[in-house]
Order: sequence, then structure tokens, then C-alpha cells
Amino acid sequence: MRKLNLVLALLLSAFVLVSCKDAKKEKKEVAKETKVEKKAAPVSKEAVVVIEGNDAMQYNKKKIVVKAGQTVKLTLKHVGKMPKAAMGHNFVILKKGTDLAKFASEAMKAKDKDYIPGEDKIIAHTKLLGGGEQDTITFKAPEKGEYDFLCSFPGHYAMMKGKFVVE
Ligand SMILES: [Cu+2]
Repeated sequence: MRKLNLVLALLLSAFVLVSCKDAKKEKKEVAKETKVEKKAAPVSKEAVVVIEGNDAMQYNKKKIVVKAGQTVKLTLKHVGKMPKAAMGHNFVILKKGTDLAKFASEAMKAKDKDYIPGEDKIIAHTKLLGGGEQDTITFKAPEKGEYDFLCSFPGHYAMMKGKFVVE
């Protein structure tokens, strides 16, 4: 009888040991999962945007979306072959409340400044490019909202415009 009790006690302690081990293992696994989750939600500080303009007076994007607080690295590529004087393209983002048509007509008169009439209505802009050229600009995303972008080369904004969205 005593022997039996001893065996039972041993069995019991072995069982306790095993279940303790299991509990530890589980804890470890939970910790692992939490770590993985943290890694899976990276906060990208930079938004890389590439937009193209062509000889048919078109951008290849009508909408660009970035996140508030991001640094935007934007590249405009003129993928056409025509010279700047005939088919120049730039990329201009306007401040909120700026009238697109009015800005475009002011820009038309600013040929000596590559059709940038002044910086006060502009959040960011590239250089004016001819076929085969490209320009990259870096700027801080403005506050959340929708902004107009356009090419300010005379007559282009009717086709070359879109929305720059900060969410
Ligand atoms: Cu253009």
C-alpha cells in the first residue's frame, strides 16, 4: 500500500512538472506572437511617388495618396521625346483654397519663371521638363485633405491635373 502511494505521488509530481513546462511553452509562444505583430505594422516615414508625363499631354496618374506626416519623395518623369518649349511638363501641388483655373492663367504669363507664377499658392513643384528628363522633389505631406495638382505649362492643366490626397 505504501509503495502504491509512493508511485502515485511520483506520477502526480511528474504530471505537475509536465504541465508546468507546457504552461511556460505557451507563454513563450504568446510572447513570440506579440513581437511578430509589432513587426507586421511598420510606420513608413517616406512615401515614394513616381508620376509620368508624355507627349500626348497626359499624366499617368489622376490621384496620388500619401499619409499625414510622411515625407514625400516625388519623381516626375517626362517619358516623351518632345522638347521643353513645345511639350514641357512640371508637377505643381496647390495650397487649399487656390483656384485651379485662375492659377493656370497666372502661370501662363510666367514664361520667364518656367510657368511658376510665385510660391505663395504652391505646396511643392518640380522643374519644367522636356522629353527624357526627370526631376525628384522631397517635401513634407501637408495636413489631411485633398489638394489639386497640375502641369502649369500653358494649356496643359485641362488634361494634366489630378488630386493629391493626404489621409
Ligand atoms: Cu505639361
